[in-house]
Amino acid sequence: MGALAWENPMHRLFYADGSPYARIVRIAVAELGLGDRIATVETALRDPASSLLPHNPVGRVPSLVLEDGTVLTETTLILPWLDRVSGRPPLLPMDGTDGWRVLAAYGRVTGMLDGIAVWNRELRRPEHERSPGVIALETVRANRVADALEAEVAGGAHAGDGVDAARIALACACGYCERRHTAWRWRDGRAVLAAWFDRFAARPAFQATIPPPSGL
Ligand SMILES: N[C@@H](CCC(=O)N[C@@H](CS)C(=O)NCC(=O)O)C(=O)O
Repeated sequence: MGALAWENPMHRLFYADGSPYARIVRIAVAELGLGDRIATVETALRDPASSLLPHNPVGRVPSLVLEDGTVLTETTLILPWLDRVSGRPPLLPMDGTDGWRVLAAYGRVTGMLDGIAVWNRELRRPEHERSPGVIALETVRANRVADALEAEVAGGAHAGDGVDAARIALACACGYCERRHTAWRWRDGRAVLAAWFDRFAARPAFQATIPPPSGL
């Protein structure tokens, strides 16, 4: 990720180091070669003093504050903007057979990640406030999608060294479970997916954005 260069007007990407959604965008910025045009700003979440709130009342990361003050929030809306300004082959193509394939894979992975985020939020509550029903539902969902992904990767999906938004999102979802949601032993019974993740994890942009452990 490029160094902060405040002497030049530029766009600002607000992120938290533990956020898998923000990590998707941070990796996309690096993979698209936009690091020198987008400064990254670490911010606090769920904090009334957060530096993000004056820009974005939603208070979630990733949030991309453009030079003109426009604020883009939601990973899936920020990625097409990055693709558009980069001038490189898009990470989230919006047309063509390959494009639909990436969109389909991206949606599946972000659906899994959304469920994991709900599950993780339950685990962050005091034990007596947790919902066993929600945890059970999200556990089943995560395992179901991960089993489908294991079969897809075994069947040749996500092969090769290329990068796209679906692959980045998948790696960030697995990477989140490695460090911040270890309650789920996602590797068990999924040797092919685990090997895919280990290969993808060698990418410099992935290594540069490893989240701190959460203890969960
Ligand atoms: N749907 C959003 C989800 C983003 C999200 O949930 N971010 C979390 C961090 S992982 C957040 O900012 N949470 C702070 C809050 O909920 O107040 C996206 O795709 O960008």
